[in-house]
Amino acid sequence: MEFSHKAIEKKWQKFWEKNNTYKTTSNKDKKAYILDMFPYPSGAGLHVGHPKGYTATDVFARMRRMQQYDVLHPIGWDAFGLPAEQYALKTGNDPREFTAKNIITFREQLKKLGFSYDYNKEVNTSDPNYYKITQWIFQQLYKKGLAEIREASVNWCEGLGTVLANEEVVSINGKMVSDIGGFEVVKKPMKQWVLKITKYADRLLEGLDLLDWPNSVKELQKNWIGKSEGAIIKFDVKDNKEKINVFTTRADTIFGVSYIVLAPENKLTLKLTKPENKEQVEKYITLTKSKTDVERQDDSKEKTGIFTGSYAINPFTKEQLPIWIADYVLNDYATGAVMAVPAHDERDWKFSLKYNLAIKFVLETKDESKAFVGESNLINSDFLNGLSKTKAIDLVISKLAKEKKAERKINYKLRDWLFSRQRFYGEPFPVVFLEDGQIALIDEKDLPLELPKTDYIKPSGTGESPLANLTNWVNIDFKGKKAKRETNTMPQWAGSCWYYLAYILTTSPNNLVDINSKEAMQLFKKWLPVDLYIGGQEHAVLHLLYARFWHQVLFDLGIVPSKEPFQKLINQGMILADNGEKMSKSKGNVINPDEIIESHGADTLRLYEVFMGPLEASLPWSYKGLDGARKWLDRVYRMIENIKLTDKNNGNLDFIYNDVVKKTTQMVEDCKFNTAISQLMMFVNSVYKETQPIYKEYIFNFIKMLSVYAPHLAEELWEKLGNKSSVCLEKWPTHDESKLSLSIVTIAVQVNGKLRATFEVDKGTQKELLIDKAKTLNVIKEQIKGKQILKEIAVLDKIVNIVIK
Ligand code: ANZ
Repeated sequence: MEFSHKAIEKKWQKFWEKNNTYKTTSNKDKKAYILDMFPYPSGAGLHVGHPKGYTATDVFARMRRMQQYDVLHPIGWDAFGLPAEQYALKTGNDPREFTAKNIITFREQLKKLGFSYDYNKEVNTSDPNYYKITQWIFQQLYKKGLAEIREASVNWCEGLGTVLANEEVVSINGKMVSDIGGFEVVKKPMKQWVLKITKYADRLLEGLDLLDWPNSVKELQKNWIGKSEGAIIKFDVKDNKEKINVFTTRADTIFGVSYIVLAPENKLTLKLTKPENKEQVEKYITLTKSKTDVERQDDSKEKTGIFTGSYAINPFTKEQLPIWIADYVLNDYATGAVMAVPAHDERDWKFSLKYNLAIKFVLETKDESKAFVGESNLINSDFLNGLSKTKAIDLVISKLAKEKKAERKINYKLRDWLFSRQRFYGEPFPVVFLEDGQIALIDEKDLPLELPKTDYIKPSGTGESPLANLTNWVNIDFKGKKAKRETNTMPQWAGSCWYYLAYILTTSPNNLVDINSKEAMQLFKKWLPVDLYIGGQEHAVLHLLYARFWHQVLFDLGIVPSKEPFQKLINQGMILADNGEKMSKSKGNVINPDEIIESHGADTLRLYEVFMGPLEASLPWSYKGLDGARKWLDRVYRMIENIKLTDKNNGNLDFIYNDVVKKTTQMVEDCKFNTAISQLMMFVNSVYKETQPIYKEYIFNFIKMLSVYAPHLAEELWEKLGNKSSVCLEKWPTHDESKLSLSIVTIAVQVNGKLRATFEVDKGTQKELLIDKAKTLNVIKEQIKGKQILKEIAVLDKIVNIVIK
């Protein structure tokens, strides 16, 4: 028999809502903060990829709730975003209405999946009450000297009329284009807000050691921060008073330098370019502007460059070194200039071969037909000959330092965070610009600075955001002085930098406790850090690094009590199309969860998504697998429909039951849901094999464990068995170790009270079987041969006694 998912799912969703079943409690001594990466409420709604991570956190949260923890398991909306802005620009409609509509769809879809979110804690980054705090945090960053306006080279996209972040730019056929829309992108200098995340580079590195995160994500963060220890060496220029500072991690190779390379955009480039080379150099600079950093550093691409006509001088050999420009040197890394050592650097090697520049080996190697990039003793290097890398580096730096021509330097790949977007639909900056060029913060009591209500959202055409069109909003009187508002808004990352704090502060949707209050501190002490955070690998770097940065700043300000925000992190794998391809709208292979809920039910979808394989693995969608999940739920339903229960434990299922409780609990604890579910399946198989009535407590506890995956069905079965309360708030079962310690027991066999033999059997073996087995033993056979048996007595798990005449 099958159950009707349509009937039971609605029924229990209503029940949970009415009874506030998933309300966040705060009266226990243990807490669990279980967090999903919150969605951007796009127009497309949820796809089947979302429920995978969301089911995982839900299962975990449900177990913790039943284990009597206070559980915080919230959801909200990362609601500012480019699609809403583009929709507004295209249709003239307010992005706020568009977003509000999408949120309703998303919320409904989540509710249909039976997630145990406390919807009372819902947050929305685009709500003024929310971004009031985003603005407040920005002001703290500013006051701490961590936010400033800088001229920065940005990715300017004429087509979208905005500046894009690097991650919003892709490279197609060697040209930078916008990820959304595919419009051309070029580098352009602009005044922008920048957050000085680089000041926290070391802290962000050190903090990683405290975290229970996948190593791959820690590595990605480390590489992104890219700490590199080296030196800056100053090179004189022939017939010119300019000096070139290069950053090198290999000062030991200074005798092998054969030329110098400047990044094309380096301020020295034009100063050092000879008139006869000017035209070519300028052309090359323009060409560089349309290339992404990734492409410039791509080692598989042929290296290109132009000679400036000038020469630098090697500080030791006094040799003349031609000065080139090449796009493989990046301007915003270190000094934007390198000393090229072709014999010991792959890129310099390729460049030298192409442009016929000198190659001089200064490290011992057997094979001089290719660059040697390892470590070995120095050769051809005067006073360094025979030294190791470290010794040679020390010596070179100290010698040059005496003449003020070198200093030790640590560099980071991490860039300061470009924090301005030329968009309407983001958080306005809580600052004003006074006529004398001063920046003033808007008074805290005047926050939030709201986005103006307008039906005129149009490109400004100047590169500024559409807000620049709204002159009444922009030009204001600020404390008696003429002032202008900032027309840039914050990037979408801003809201997601602290949303996990916002949930804690939220008392009802969009009502938040003041972040800078005693009450907030109490709440943070209760809930931080997040105990389990599940989300996609695509956020391994930016979101997780930005949020950690803000958190560390808030920690330094005494606003939050924990050093790090997210203690344990798991990246869920993707759900791919059935042929293994990525699901995408353009390929038309996206599966809509609403349809699956309709055909198979939410419980089936939930069960399938966490049963299909390890949480971290990316696996193809399979309707067969989905059907299988449904079949098993039907099997469970039939089992309970036909079950005969007893209050007396006959011990038959002791071992399997306790073994399953023990293992499945540990597996949920480790987020190994697929194997945890297999355990429950084994238990069901054993119940089906039993001929005796089943011990009621075992079945009740099975339904509790089932409820984390299939909450609707579990509630229904719980009710069927006569219970009134919600199974979701029942106590999670614990196992009895003594029932597991001995699964094999030794049976003593006595004949007329005298011990004659022993044998081993599975614990719980029936008495009749014990007697039969005893009588097959040779010693016993001898004893009873030809004798009359008066009595046969067996004690479960212990003894067989045979009385003969
Ligand atoms: C000489 C040298 C000799 C180098 C050698 C390497 C090997 P990381 O670890 O990434 O910091 N470099 C410096 N600034 C650069 C820039 N703006 N764009 C591209 N490359 C740059 O690497 C530092 C090394 O990368 C530096 O050490 C420099 O090349 C290059 F056998 O200097 B080396």
